[in-house]
Amino acid sequence: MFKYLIIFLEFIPLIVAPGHSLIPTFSFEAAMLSVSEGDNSVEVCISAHDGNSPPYVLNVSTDGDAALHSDYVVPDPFDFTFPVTDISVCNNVTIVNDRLSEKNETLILTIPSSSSGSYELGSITTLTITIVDDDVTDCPSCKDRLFLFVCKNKEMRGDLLPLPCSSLLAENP
Ligand SMILES: [Ca+2]
Ligand SMILES: [Ca+2]
Repeated sequence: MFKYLIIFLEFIPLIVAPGHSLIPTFSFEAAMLSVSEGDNSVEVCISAHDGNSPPYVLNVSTDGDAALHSDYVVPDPFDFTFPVTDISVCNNVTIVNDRLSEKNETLILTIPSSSSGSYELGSITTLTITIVDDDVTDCPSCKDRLFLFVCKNKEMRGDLLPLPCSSLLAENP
């Protein structure tokens, strides 16, 4: 009896294998990440589970109110290549560190679904990266700059300059 069981088990792969290739499932490793503007980059990882017909290339899409090149840089297309499955593939998102005081911005990455059904989506298909501004608002200086701008405009238009403008323009020709 035991011998027949062994023989049966030996044949299971042959019975199951044809036309039943396992398709992999792809998922981000986190749904949310936060990065300071001064951190230069943040690592994004996608993990693949199961699947027996690699390679796979996932073209991750970008969205959100952060802007490519002025707030972050990723390759175009932003591909994650899986030479084998059952691994994690990580890519860097470069963060642009400007000197502007601005609100925090978000970059939303999405794993596309497979049009041919060659893979499935896992539990986390969207990753939101919050880019935290690291520039403090220097209000007194901002006010001065705004006032100087108004004065320079008045000067260009040939308007009569109020006294504070005269001294400000003399200091900032
Ligand atoms: Ca900055
Ligand atoms: Ca900034």
